[in-house]
Amino acid sequence: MNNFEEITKVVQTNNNFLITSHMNLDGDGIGSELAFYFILKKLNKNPIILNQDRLPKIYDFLPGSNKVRHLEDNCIDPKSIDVGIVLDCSNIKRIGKTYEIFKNIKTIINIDHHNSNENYGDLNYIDSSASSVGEIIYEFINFIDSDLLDDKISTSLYTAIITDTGSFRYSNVSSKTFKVAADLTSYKIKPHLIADNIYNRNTYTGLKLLGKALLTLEVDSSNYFSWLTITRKMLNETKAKDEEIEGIIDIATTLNNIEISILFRETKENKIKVSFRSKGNFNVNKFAGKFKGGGHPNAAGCLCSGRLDEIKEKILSELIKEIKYCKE
Ligand SMILES: [Mn+2]
Repeated sequence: MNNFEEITKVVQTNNNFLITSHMNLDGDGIGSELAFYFILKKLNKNPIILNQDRLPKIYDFLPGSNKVRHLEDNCIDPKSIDVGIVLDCSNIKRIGKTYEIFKNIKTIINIDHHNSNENYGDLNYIDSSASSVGEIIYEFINFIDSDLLDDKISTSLYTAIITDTGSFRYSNVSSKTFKVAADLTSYKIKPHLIADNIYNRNTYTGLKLLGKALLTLEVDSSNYFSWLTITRKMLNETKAKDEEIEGIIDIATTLNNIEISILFRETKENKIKVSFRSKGNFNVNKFAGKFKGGGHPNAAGCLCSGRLDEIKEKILSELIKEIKYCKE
């Protein structure tokens, strides 16, 4: 693994940077991207943020969100970029179709907090004890020059931290997380407004979809895990967008006594995306790995090809086997 000094050197000796994160951008992805973008601007560099997907609407309140580009803008010549910065991705393929550009960039910096990170960068900085990449970027800024921190960067980083910790509720929260958050709130940021923007802007179509999804809720006979299903038909009927699925599994996870919750959903590309959440010791990152997926011990996912009912059957029966094994 590389250290902050080596990363700083690459930052200082280059000019043109392309920043990205994973498909289905989340708060840690966008918050870390924007924080890095603003640092580079302050260092008089030329950064561009490019993601495969459009920015989810809930993050449009973030300062700089209008600068975020997505692949359809078709704006980047890889030859004009010196360094690619990949944030919050355990595997380079998780950046999606922007990989076609990033694979032609000479130097890649990989900064992440997933334990399963594959060290695909020319420089790699992985800290799986960090709640979020936002927490790592905070430390990186303090390493370079703590005076670089400002209101805009603090807002981005605070967003990264609260979204990846479920507002300080997940097991990835440490005393360091609170110290970082406390320091960020010493800038002119308003935690209640950030939370309001992220959590209290449900759409009519999104809530209708949530209703339909909850009607599919099932629980196994031992009351150990639950699962939900979202079909294309349900999305069409409610006119909800795919990004409005985000968060539905977390609501299912609140069910009393269950350890694991699963969401099966049909994607636009005719695949089945499966998301896993675990409230206890069951490691869903490891389990998702059986289906070529991954993530964190308490939140992970995989993408499968096949019919919805077949995938469900396969994953649920594998899970039952695994749980029996764990209990023995
Ligand atoms: Mn993250």
